[in-house]
Amino acid sequence: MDYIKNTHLIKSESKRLGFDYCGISKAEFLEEEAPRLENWLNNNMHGQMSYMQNHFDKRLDPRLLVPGAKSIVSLLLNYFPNETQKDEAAPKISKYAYGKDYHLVIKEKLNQLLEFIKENIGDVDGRVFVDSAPVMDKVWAKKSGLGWIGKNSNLINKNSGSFYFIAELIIDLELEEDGPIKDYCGTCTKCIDACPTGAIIAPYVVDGSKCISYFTIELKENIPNEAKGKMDNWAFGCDVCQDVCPWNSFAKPTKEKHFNPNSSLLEMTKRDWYELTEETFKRTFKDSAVKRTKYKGLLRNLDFIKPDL
Ligand code: B12
Ligand code: SF4
Ligand code: SF4
Repeated sequence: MDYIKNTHLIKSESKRLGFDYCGISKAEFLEEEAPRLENWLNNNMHGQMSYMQNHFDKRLDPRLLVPGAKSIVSLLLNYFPNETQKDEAAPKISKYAYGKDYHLVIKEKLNQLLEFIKENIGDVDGRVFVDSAPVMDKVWAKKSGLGWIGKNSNLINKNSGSFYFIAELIIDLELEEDGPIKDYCGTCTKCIDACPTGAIIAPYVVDGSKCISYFTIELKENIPNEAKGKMDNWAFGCDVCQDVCPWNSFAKPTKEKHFNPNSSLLEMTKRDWYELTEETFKRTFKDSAVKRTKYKGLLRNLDFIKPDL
């Protein structure tokens, strides 16, 4: 059967390109997610992330993004670092931003995978995505059997936890589907109990507008005063609900050399952070996702979390 052979070909090429996991699901309307997304938006849990309000229909149906789409090829790439920031009192940066910006690293691999498919399988139409369009990355990865969505709302892989980026190809080629796996959160509530701002308002539901990641990366205005004293020293992103998750005790360091931590970032002391100049910012975060906040945004965050002297 061609579709089984093609599935094997794609999965083995994804491994060769460095992806850690690859799974397949059928391109279809996300019936179960539609009311959940609607509820999330109606309750303003997107805060000022207005892009989340756009393309509601496309977000729920990949066939509206890629006409004739038949399959979603979901891919995971591990970013768990082998080292963390040295100074424990230094403002914290989320682990996903320690190395080179993942959008750049992953896009290149995705394009190579799509090229491979076109060269080896035939005239296949499709698009590549990594956190870049109205696509529900976690839901497709779940449907593709790569993990379950935990109570902290992240996708968790049973063998190696949640410190993974998710990407996908949406293509008009029929492939062999992988089924979803079960939820292994059980009675655990560690992430809900540990969230510094109470952003996990119910199991599986994160109010984005209360999340430290939103305050420090997405929010363009001042961080609201209600968050004062609750930021747990995070200057960019937040890893608390993943750090406490028992499944992340299985995390292994990334094999992707571009995600190796930027050593000058790890070395920065508390004092270095508070004395950061624009020039050092530009040098240190040249290819990093931290650049997203721009110098001004990072200073806003640092100023907000600065302990009273
Ligand atoms: C918007 C967004 C954010 C927002 C909102 C977070 C959120 N949970 O939506 C903010 C800025 C806060 C954020 C933060 C982070 N993000 Co973000 N984010 C996204 C983005 C762009 C869209 C997510 C989305 O669709 N949200 C919409 C809501 C409705 O979806 P949801 O929260 O998953 O909600 C689902 C559940 O609530 C569930 N549900 C609702 N009710 C119920 C009831 C029951 C009973 C059940 C079972 C389920 C259920 O259904 C909803 C829809 O599926 C994706 C990229 C993408 N295009 O998918 C990345 C993405 C989710 N983010 C990612 C990451 C890494 C993070 C951070 C870890 C970064 C950091 N360290 O700071 C944090 C984690 C915070 C957290 N606990 O979620 C990764 C996650 C990788 C993974 N392993 O899961 C993604 C997939 C990017 C990527 N391509 O790698 N993010
Ligand atoms: S990333 Fe931090 S603030 Fe956001 S839900 Fe997780 S623990 Fe809470
Ligand atoms: S901390 Fe516990 S409840 Fe939260 S995602 Fe991990 S296993 Fe699930």
